[in-house]
Amino acid sequence: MSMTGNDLEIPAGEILEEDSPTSPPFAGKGTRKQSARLRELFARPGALRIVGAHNPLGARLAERAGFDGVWSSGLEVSASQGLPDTDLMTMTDLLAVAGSMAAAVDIPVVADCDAGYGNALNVMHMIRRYELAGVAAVCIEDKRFPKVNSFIPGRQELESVDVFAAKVAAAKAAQRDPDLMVIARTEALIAGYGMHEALTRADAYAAAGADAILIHAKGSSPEPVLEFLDRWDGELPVVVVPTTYHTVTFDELAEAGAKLVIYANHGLRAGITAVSEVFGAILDEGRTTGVEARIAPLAAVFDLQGMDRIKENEARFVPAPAAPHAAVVLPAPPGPPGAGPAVDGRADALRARGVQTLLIPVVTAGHDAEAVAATDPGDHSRVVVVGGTEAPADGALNRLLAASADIATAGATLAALSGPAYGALREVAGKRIADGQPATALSALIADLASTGWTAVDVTAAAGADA
Ligand code: SPV
Ligand code: MG
Repeated sequence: MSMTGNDLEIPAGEILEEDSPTSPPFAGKGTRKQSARLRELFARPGALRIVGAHNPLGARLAERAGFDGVWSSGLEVSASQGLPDTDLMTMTDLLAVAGSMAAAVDIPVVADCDAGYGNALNVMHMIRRYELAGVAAVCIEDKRFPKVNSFIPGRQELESVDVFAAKVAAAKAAQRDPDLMVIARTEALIAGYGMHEALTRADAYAAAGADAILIHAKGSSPEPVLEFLDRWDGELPVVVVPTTYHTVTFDELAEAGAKLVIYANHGLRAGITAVSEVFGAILDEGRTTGVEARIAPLAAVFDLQGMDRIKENEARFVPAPAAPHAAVVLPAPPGPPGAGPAVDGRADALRARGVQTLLIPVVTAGHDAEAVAATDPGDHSRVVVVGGTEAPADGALNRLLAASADIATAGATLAALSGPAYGALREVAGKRIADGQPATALSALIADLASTGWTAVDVTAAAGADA
């Protein structure tokens, strides 16, 4: 019996080392098509181990533990939904889970597709959907649809050899990804049909084009499976599921010729026991202190979620939000009564344009230099300075906020400055005050600042040029 089932001959350790260690989520470079990866694994000497899972978290735990792949187990997925493993879940239900696992890990996902969800036409449809979902291999079993889990006593009806062989042929005819593997599973031993039937069916499914044969058994002894491995003289790799005959070791199975060993449901069962114990202890003890040491810390949860990778990608690709704009509304110059409401009007206009912080210095009216020197707008991207009494026009304000120069002006009483330029403007104002010119107007202060090398633009002139 061949251990590879295809003609790829890849020395151990040469191919998979190319993979970069990727961490979820959104791993990019280094990941390859999982079906090709599974083919490569099958081409290596020795046997492989995969383990059952029913969601991406379980798949990641399998990957981190070091399994070669993930078994998208029909039993696990249906149990996770509180349902029996009797083909109640639809193909799309199970596909969604298998695909989500394939997206979450780099190791290949082998999907348990039960009896193929119907006849050969359903199988063809299924193949197309599963390969598009990134699954590396599908496994279909020769039970009659709807199936019942192999370990449930009672109805275990087999499809006729011809009908199931035709399903296998249909699966192979439907695939577009040449690397996708179709595993044909015979339940002959489960259904009590005996070894001869199992061997005959394996031959028929191999002849129909299967890429591997899964021999399932439900006794506590590995003997029937070991006998099958010994007697079947087909060329395909053989897959085994030592759920009930668990005393046999991986090495013994590999030695006997098994190529792929599936530990089908151990994560599910471990979870049921661990969760039940912890839930009980919480109720018994009235607090969680006693269970803390035996439950995963939150840091482990964040790690499995791929939070580190998310932070890296956020730093790379999500621009930090722009600092808000601030506004300084200078006091109105001495004038007729009613200047106060005009100040409020300016403030309202700025707020309406999304200028987020508004500072209205309380200084003697008309003393622009004093007001500028006294106002610290904090950490803002641009600072709008409004003198006079009029609310700024929308167009002028938009052009000011959009200007990239350090200083943008629109007339004598309206300007927008970058944060650093506004700091320099305050220094200029302080200098004027120190020189005894506290009432210096905004336009004069800006002229002082522009003369020290800050880039300046007059957006009124720019608007005129546009027009
Ligand atoms: C599954 O995990 O759903 C299987 C394997 O098909 S078993 O439950 O052992 O039949
Ligand atoms: Mg199953």
